[in-house]
Amino acid sequence: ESLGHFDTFPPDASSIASSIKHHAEFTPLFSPDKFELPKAFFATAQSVRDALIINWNATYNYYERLNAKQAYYLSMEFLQGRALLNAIGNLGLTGAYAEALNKLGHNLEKIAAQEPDAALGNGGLGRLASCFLDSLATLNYPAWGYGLRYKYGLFKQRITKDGQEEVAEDWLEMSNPWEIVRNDVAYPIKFYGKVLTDSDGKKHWIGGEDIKAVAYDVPIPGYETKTTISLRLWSTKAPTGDLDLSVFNSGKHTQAAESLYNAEKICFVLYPGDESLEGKTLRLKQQYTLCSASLQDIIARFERRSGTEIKWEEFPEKVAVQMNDTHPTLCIPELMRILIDVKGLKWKEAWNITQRTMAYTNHTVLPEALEKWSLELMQKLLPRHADIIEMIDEELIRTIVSEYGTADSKLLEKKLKQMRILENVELPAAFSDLLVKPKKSTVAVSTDVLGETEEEEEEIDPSGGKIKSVKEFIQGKEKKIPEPVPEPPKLVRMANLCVVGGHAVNGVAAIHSEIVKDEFFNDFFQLWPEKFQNKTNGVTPRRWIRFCNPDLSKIITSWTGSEDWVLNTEKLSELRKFADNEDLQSQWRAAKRSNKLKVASLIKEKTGYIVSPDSMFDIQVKRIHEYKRQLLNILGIVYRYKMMKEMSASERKKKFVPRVCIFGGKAFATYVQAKRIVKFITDVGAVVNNDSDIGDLLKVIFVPDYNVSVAELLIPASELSQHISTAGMEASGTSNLKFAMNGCILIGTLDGANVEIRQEVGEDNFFLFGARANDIAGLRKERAKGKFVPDPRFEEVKKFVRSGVFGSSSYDEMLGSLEGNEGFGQADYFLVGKDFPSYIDCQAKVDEAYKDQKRWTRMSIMNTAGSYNFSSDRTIHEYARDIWNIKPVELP
Ligand code: DL6
Repeated sequence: ESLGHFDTFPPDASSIASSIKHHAEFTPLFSPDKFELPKAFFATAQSVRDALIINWNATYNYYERLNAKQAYYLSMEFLQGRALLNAIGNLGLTGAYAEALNKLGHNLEKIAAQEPDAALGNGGLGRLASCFLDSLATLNYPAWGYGLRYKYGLFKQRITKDGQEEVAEDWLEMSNPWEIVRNDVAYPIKFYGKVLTDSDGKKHWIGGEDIKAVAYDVPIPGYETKTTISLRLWSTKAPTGDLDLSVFNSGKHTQAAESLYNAEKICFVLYPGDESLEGKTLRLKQQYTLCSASLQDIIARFERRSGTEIKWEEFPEKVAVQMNDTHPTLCIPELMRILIDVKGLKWKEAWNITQRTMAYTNHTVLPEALEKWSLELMQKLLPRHADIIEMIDEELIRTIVSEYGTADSKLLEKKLKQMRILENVELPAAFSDLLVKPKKSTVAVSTDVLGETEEEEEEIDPSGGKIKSVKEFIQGKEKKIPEPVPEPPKLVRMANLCVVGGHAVNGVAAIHSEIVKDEFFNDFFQLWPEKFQNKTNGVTPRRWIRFCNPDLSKIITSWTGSEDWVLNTEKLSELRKFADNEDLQSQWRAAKRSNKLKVASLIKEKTGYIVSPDSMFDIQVKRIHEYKRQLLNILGIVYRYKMMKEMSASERKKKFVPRVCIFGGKAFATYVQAKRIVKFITDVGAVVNNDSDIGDLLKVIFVPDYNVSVAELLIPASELSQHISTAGMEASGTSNLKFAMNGCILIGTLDGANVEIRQEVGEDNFFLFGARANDIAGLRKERAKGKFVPDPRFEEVKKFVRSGVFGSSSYDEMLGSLEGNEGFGQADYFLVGKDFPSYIDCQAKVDEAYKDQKRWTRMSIMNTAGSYNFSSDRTIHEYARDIWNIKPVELP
């Protein structure tokens, strides 16, 4: 076995120091004469990478020999954050690296802070994928991640006086020390072209635009194990020789390089704006690149490992593919295409293999987040896949017809409408007689010109478009002719395709999985109940306690007797019995305080505001979205501020505990209401934080550019954290799990994983408020009918905001969404007004509880103790057992 640049392996501090020096000397990326922070970070990371590669090769070779079943996690997002401290922590080399760097005149923490976050993700879905990789490696599961290597990460957020500004995040500017480009692992990817059928009925997808996807591997080390798995990220390039030299030499430089640019732009950014057709096309190209390159790679591995005799029916016994949400749905038609068109299998065999291989995780029930692709675009960009999808749709129609029969045509029509993969697409010819067609129907037509209203026979265009009155044309009377309704667009429903094309569908928290079964996919659940499962999310306790909260970790280790809890989080529950122990309590508080001090200096550095570490740190960090209700939080703060202003100094000191209310999160660039909320929060901060009457009693902070590294600082320092979505709308949440692990008390609705957290930590240790998921639909209806009577405090707070306390901005547009003024759609869809009174009453209970620090510390300990079940290790064991059917493989 190679030792890389180490003299011994595992290396000691001096061996590490010489390896860092070696890399510093030979790295071609920095000047030779300096050994300053950026270069020292790079050399250190490369030295760590050597250690990872040694283990990565050993893992890879062993899996190759063993040919065990492997799982592949396909995701458009991996929110890895920084890698250095995590890697040396998992390798058990933190102390040795710190010592080696000291010898070289550097400090590990400062070196680590040099690393840009790998922000190839948007939020919880991407970070979940990264936690899963850590658990897969740690638990020795043969599994790989596949994603895209975006040139720019999720945008950098700047906060200006106008609110959020987005700036491109050039995370690869200084190059990425962790990745290994595999120039020999590249696959062709095709777009456009056409499909020809030869005389044997075989399909050939020809012509079009060709690019290639090149693999970049990021080694993912497990904790206290040699297993090091791979996150393979695809980067797109033009096929070799695509620079048109003669055009270039003729001076048309841009035109000559067009195909290079066309290929490379596919991997420029995550979620490019998709308002335009170009944007939509680019997104679909991204999704197809991920699916096609990964499947070609998986299939090549299967064939290589099979040797001379390839048994395709055994593919699902060697391969499990998990589709992280619907973005990788094209895996289904792509696997079908490869098996049928390239490997020569029959439809039935290919379908059986595909269904047994694929599984799908649903991460949202928000209708707007459900992907639907234009069939027309699909037919253009991926003509063969569009064919295959149409055939899958046809098979599904057959299944639905045989399940529900044709006797009750209304029922059949309803089922077809809800379950078909294609939306607004007529039934294929073979089925066109099944449903009664709406040929003639009677409609009332207003005939104002004639001053009479008559009932006429109208012929309804079955395409759903124009309404013509025959009589009207004959008589030539002027009548109001309804505007022609445009044809609804033909769409491909990706979620339906996932449910049909895979063998398992899972939600990500118990309540979410119930909603998936009972409401969202209820028709499918009735048809195939065995497909539906729950896999409550989890987070890795390595990154999210052990490494980000070393002070608390030491305490847990000393009170549970060992560091076993890092791998066996059940041990955390042992803390329960010491929850009232005064020694533990004072150590616990000291750890929290030291984490708060770090955050206080972060806040000063990023915002200029000075906050007291003796205040309660109350944090809400997550994507900015109306359903997550940052607006409820900030209006609650405004109400608190208003009350404070109305009281005498002594009254307010008595009533309120000092709080630092911290927000963080990014609003999608085109999400106007979310951006208004960001601006409002900073406007409130600007007033409250400078109000000398209030002083330390209330501070409102918006931490700019929230990302994984910022979360690693904020979460350990948090005392109260807010998970206050409209019930039924947050699939799970994952930061709630991290906050609970770090001894933070949650205020929240009964939504997502909050429900299970509350059960585990105990009702007394969770601040619950708000409407329940079952009541939401009824409440919305009531609201729409104007039956909602707002609490006077809610009206007061809006009036206060409108009075101009927070600046000249009227906030009418932002508040309008709560009131359903003209142009603002349904009034308060997210029920901020409805939940406002119970939220502020609950916040009053929080103040009372915090005044009793013994009680508060007990609650905090009970949260850490009760979070034992929310390790991603538990979640991954469940996926491995119930969906992928894979077993751990320990390296010899
Ligand atoms: O499952 C991970 C994560 C959940 O914890 C969040 O509740 C959920 O919002 C998120 N889903 C997405 C998908 N799109 N949307 N919205 O990010 O997944």
